[in-house]
Amino acid sequence: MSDTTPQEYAPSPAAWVREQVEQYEGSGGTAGTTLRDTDMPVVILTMRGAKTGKIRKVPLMRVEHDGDYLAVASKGGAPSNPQWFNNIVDTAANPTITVRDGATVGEYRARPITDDAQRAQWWERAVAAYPPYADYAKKTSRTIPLFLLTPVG
Ligand code: F42
Repeated sequence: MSDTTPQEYAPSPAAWVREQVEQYEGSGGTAGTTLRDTDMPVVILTMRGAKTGKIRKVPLMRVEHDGDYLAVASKGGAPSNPQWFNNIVDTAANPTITVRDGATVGEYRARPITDDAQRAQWWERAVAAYPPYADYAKKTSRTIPLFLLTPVG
């Protein structure tokens, strides 16, 4: 018998991330909704681990436009993609992704932005929401992956 069921929630190993998720979700989206000591809003993505099937909760900066959200796989400008990149591109593991924005929760379909013009438009929105993204892009040789999240139904 395995001690890990496929639906098990696996909290982030990073304490600051895990604590943000606990506070955000534990309050029903009324506390812990901004990045550390800033007033910049954060959303929580709930997805399934592509390898483990475990439930992963990933806080990201809130980049929203006309009801769509953007997931910016910046990982602080690190040289490699965050691991959740592999989860979000795996549409078999994740036909939909749950987005919590404050007290509002909905199901979204994620797809990578590949069109240059669309990327430029959303990148501008991302940097407007969270200016350090511009520094992260300079810091890494990666093209920071962007995922568009559109509401399901
Ligand atoms: N990260 C960003 O990339 N962009 C943001 O805008 C952002 C904002 C933000 C705001 C608040 C906050 O608290 C955190 C924020 N973060 C932001 C950090 C973000 O939440 C992630 O912690 C970060 O991007 C690193 O993601 P990661 O998936 O690499 O996390 C590691 C530490 C992690 O949790 N790894 C897990 C582990 O146990 O080691 C596994 C994660 C996983 O999904 N595993 C998959 C599975 O099957 O379970 C397999 C994945 C694979 O590689 O195939």
